[in-house]
Parts: sequence; C-alpha cells; structure tokens
Amino acid sequence: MKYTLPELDFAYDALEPHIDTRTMEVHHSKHHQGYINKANAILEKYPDISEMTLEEIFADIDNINIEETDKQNLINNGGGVINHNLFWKTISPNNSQDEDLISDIEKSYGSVEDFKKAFVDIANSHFGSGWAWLVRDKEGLLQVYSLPNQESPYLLGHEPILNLDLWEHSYYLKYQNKRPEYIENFWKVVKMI
Ligand code: MN3
Repeated sequence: MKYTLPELDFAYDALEPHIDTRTMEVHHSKHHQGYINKANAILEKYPDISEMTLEEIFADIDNINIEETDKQNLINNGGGVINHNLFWKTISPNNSQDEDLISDIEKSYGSVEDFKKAFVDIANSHFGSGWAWLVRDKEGLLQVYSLPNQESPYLLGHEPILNLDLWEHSYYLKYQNKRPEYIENFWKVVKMI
C-alpha cells in the first residue's frame, strides 16, 4: 500500500524540554517523510505486493518475491516508515497508562521500575543506529531487545508494543553525546506506562 506521513497527535513543541521542537520537526517532516518516499518508490515497482501492508510483508519476508537489493531497501525504508509510525504513538505529552500492559510488565519483570531498568540497559548498550523495543513474541510473552538500523520486530514474527529511536537524528540537536540522558528522559514522554 502507499504510505503517507501520519499527523502527530501533538504539536512539535509539546514534548519540550525532553524532546526539543526542532528535533521533532526535522524528525517527523524530513526523516520520516524520506523513509516514506523511498518505501513507496520500491512498493510501486511490485504490483504483486501492492495490497499488502509493510507489517504483512515483513512477517512473510522470506516468501516475498522481489529483487534482493529491493528487499533490503524495503527493510531499511519500510522499517523506517512503520518504526516511526509506532514511535509517534509511543511518545506523548499526555500520559495515559495502559493498565493491562502494566500488569503484564509486572508479571514479566517484577515491577515497572525493573522493566525500565532492563529497557534502559538494552538501549544504552546498543551500538550505533537502531531502536530499543518492547514486543510480544510468538508465545505472547513480553521481550525487550534492540535491533540495528531500521529492522522491525515483524521480521521476527513479533508484535511491537513500544519503541525508542536510538538514531542520532532523534536526539543529537539537544543531547549531543549524552545519549544516556535522552534514554532516561524517554520515560517522561512515554504514553502508556
Ligand atoms: Mn528516527
């Protein structure tokens, strides 16, 4: 399917001071739009998969019959599309806790604080560009891990719940080399926890 840039539920300055206005603006209107344009250009070449969502394509990636270079470009750019779609739903100026999710987190990690610590450790130890993820695996169990670049949990058959962008473009204007501070401040703008 053809993708368009989703409108945010909040203004670019709504997450100040934790995520700055300029970063939000460039991240959404330039970076995300760039991934959308490139993913659409690849999808347009293949009418056979034009009705599928990127989530469906990634969940069946081994059986998707397109050129190998296009497949890798679709993982890179299509991942960029849906990973950011989720990120804009993960962060919000308005916290609205998901009680079912929190209950699941407490069962899996003991407490929300222990879960946050596990997530922060994964994010801090990720080298280079990528994302930190909370997902449900094929058994429905929660897992926390990071993936490089724009790889999507759908490639592993997992259902993403929330994610944190670890690419420098997501924090560098405000935080520069202080990535751990950006990661810690993530909890101040997470919507569902
Ligand atoms: Mn990004």
